[in-house]
Amino acid sequence: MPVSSPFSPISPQERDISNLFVGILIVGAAVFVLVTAFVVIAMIRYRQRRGSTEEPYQEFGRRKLEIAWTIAPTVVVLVLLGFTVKTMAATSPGPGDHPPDLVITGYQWWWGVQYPASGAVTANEIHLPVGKRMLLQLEGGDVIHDFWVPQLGRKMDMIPGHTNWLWVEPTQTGTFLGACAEYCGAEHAWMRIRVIVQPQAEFDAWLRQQTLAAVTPPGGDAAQGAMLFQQQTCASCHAVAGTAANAQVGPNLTHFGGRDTIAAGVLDNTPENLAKWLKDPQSVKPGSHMPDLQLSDEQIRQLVAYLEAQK
Ligand code: HEC
Ligand SMILES: [Cu+2]
Repeated sequence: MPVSSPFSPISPQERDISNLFVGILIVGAAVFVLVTAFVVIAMIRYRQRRGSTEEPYQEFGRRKLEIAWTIAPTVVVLVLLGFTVKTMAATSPGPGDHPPDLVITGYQWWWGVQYPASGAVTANEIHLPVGKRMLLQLEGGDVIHDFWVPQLGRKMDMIPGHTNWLWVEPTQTGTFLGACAEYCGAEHAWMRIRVIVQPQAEFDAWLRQQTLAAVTPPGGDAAQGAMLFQQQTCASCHAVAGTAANAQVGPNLTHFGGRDTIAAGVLDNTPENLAKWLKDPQSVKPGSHMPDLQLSDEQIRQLVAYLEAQK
């Protein structure tokens, strides 16, 4: 199981964020200890003595002390502000005139992923080359979502009609998990994203594969499945490159068989799980915008054979 803690950063941007968080935590802890100590000392030293009827010693207005406890917190807050502003500048510079390497769009409840330079389109899983700075363009497709991969960088809102940008620079290969971080409706919790960081050559090969059209199956269940896909309503919501299906309501399925998970992480991508999804998406992900299409077991078998073959 891949971890997804902001305390194991895999990018210089996230290291800055992580350091800032730990720094503020330490300063906050020191302030807490100091204030608690002063309160305890005051309670003990200035308490009413046993047997005494006199009111404990009272003191009003000591200018030096008051100046000190006004200036000290101001200095602490200003120092923290300085570090925060510095981290903000380092972790979210604007795009400049750099074209986006990826365009990611949040939908209820999945992620559309495009690589504009190559024309590749995929969903829910993004591949990145290791050691390279990539510019993500983030869009909201319906309501506000928020792109967050804790080990990679800061959270960034995806707002309909307002483009946001995020630089990411993974320095380590592996699979890293993220999630939508802005409540966006019923299945918000199942809007997960996977980031697969690969060596450059592996990434290039993957990207090349993504630009190819779907394979036309020669016969058998998969060929039946290909026909069903066009006849059933699948084609009115999904796109499969190289076929008549080019709708954008649901994820692009051209290379669905090459993905690790189904429906933004709700199931691992196995033939059994895909059959479960097609049999009744509403029991797997209640409220999802893919309806129960009342498919027969045979139709499901054929569609599974077709879709899993699209690597
Ligand atoms: C009304 C539109 C609609 C129809 C019709 C539809 N789907 Fe979907 N489908 C979606 C949406 C939306 C999602 C994303 C659901 C989610 O993750 O919340 C989806 C998800 C999927 C996924 C998972 C994709 C991924 O990247 O994980 C598969 C596979 C799939 N659909 C196959 C089919 C097949 C096969 C048919 C036809 C039998 C079909 N769909 C019909 C809208 C539709
Ligand atoms: Cu969301």
